[in-house]
Amino acid sequence: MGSKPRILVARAIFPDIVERLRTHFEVEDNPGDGIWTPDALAARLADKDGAFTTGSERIDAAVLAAAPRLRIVANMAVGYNNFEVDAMTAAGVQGTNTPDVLTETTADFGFALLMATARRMAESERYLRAGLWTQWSYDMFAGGDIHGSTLGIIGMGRIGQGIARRGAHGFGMKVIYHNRSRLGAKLEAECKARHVGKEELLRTADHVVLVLPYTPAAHHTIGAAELALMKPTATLVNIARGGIVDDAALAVALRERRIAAAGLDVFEGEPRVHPDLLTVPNMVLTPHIASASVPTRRAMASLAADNLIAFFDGRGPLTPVNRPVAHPRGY
Ligand code: 8YV
Repeated sequence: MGSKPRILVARAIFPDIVERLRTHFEVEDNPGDGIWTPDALAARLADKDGAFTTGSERIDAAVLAAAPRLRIVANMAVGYNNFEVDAMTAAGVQGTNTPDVLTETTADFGFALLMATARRMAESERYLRAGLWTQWSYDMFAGGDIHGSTLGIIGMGRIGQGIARRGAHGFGMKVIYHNRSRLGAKLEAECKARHVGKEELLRTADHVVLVLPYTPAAHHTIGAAELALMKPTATLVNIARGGIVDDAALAVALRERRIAAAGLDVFEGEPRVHPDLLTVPNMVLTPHIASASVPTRRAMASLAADNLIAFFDGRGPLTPVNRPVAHPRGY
């Protein structure tokens, strides 16, 4: 019997899932959970056949060049903008992600962030904790309504559809969406959603939620010009990726009350956060936790592990993101 494939688990994950991987592979893991520099990651991949990554590990041409044996990288995330997919395909490296298992949890969180933002929950809690609450007043932290309002969703994949269903069926919202391609009639009916242009969505939505994947074309989908189209009473929620919103422009729009409030779970250059966002009151800020329920994080880690196992036992990847034809380096 040949020796087991060698894999790198680049971040700390559930210990029992690492143990399961050890029954199939020779595993180098990272229980201390320090984030490696690109050079340190490349050095560790030099003798590996596979890798388990998260959004914090960038797999680009330079890393691939240093990893001649690498055949698969399994990302514990549905988004994979940390992969340079064309370079991976050219190098014969399979990429996989974790779709579906996080859809409902992430849609729950998107809706929670929308509600917390529109109803000013974080801002009012900070006020209470600071000991500033001395009396009730008629307009204290009065925000926007959710029920019966217009929900605008940019990016109508599975998570966007989950948010649409919650809004339309649970809260009687009128749902409009903008997406590269229009949904089929059946899905539109299930989500009670109407496809509109981006400008119409920004002008008419009371609440705008961003759920589109990050691509260079999606960079600053929401910048100063787009924020200027929104209603002064509108809220903006980003659970997609940092860089889809121009965070500096958003801080200005919030400070000048050109929109009412924003909720961000993702940030340009995270975990750094634009300093101006930290001082704007009408915001809810969370540290990229939309998929963070315990069962869902387990399901994501488990699916990433299953991708590695299925790939090396010859069944093929379960949730591939590319189709490399062959490993050009002969592995
Ligand atoms: C992850 C995410 O928590 O799945 C995604 O695309 O953004 C999150 O669920 C994060 O990317 C860690 O890998």
